[in-house]
Amino acid sequence: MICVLCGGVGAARFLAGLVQVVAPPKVVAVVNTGDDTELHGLAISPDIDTITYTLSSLVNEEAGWGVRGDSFRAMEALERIGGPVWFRLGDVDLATHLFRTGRMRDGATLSEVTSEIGAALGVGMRLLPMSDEPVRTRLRLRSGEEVGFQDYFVRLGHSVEVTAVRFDGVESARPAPGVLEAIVEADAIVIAPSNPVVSIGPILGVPGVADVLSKRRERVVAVSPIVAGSTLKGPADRLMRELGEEPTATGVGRRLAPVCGTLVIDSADAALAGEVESLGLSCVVRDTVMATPERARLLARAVLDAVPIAG
Ligand code: FO1
Repeated sequence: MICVLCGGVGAARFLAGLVQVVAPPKVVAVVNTGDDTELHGLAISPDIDTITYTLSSLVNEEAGWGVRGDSFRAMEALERIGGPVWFRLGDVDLATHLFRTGRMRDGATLSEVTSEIGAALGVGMRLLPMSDEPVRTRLRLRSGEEVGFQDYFVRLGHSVEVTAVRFDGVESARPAPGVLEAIVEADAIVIAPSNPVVSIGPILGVPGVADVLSKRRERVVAVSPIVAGSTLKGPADRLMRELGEEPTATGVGRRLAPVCGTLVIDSADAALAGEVESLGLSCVVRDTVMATPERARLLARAVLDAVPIAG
């Protein structure tokens, strides 16, 4: 079984490559919920939904989120009334949020609802939220204001300087059912090419997770989401720089070294391999840019080859 720690779009693309190499029932994804938010009274889990839609071939590929070909009639009508429409929720996407919100109001856990939606859409692999308790990424801006992740990422277009990041609620969050077991029992654990600060960070912050990973770090392999000093999508490089970390593959290695034994970096960063290895990590140099599903498959194959899998 392969356990994959996931954020949003990059992780979803990696998983789509992985299922071409490993049968979906042999994969367990542990997904960040720090991006989750409540809007219009609805419970929204963007990273879970991006992965669900990608694996059921429903996702809007260009955006990496939402449903391909979705309409926005509800948003148009909401705008006419004067409701907030900065976070674009398509009409088909809304069905997911309506279902999740209703089920959780009936007492279902996020894990249960995620599993029900995944089964209904034919996802094939197990998707586990990192926790069933709410954890919310909060970012302190240079202005002194603290905002939620979607306010930072979407409403402000992540074009504001960040001075600190915290994961509200993480201290009292428990790993969701099956999370620790998946990490302990996995033949290999992959840290997907996701933002190390705000996508992987919350998962590692859930009590117990980093501890079990560090005990198995020789079976943990990460893919750097930073290539030649910048991310292909999103603010990972900017965030690391603003938090005083080196926005490079080496900086990613330094951040993950306690829980990860191998880092896969892009061929553009081949010159950094020595630095990465000086951190106590094995370093594998590959083409990590998943420009096509075939490139995602090749990356997934290379990642699994990087870990000595017993049996
Ligand atoms: N990202 C945007 O840049 N603009 C949006 O309006 C937007 C809406 C949205 C709705 C549902 C959903 O699941 C994701 C959505 N995203 C949007 C993406 C989301 O902000 C990010 O994908 C994750 O939170 C970061 O991984």
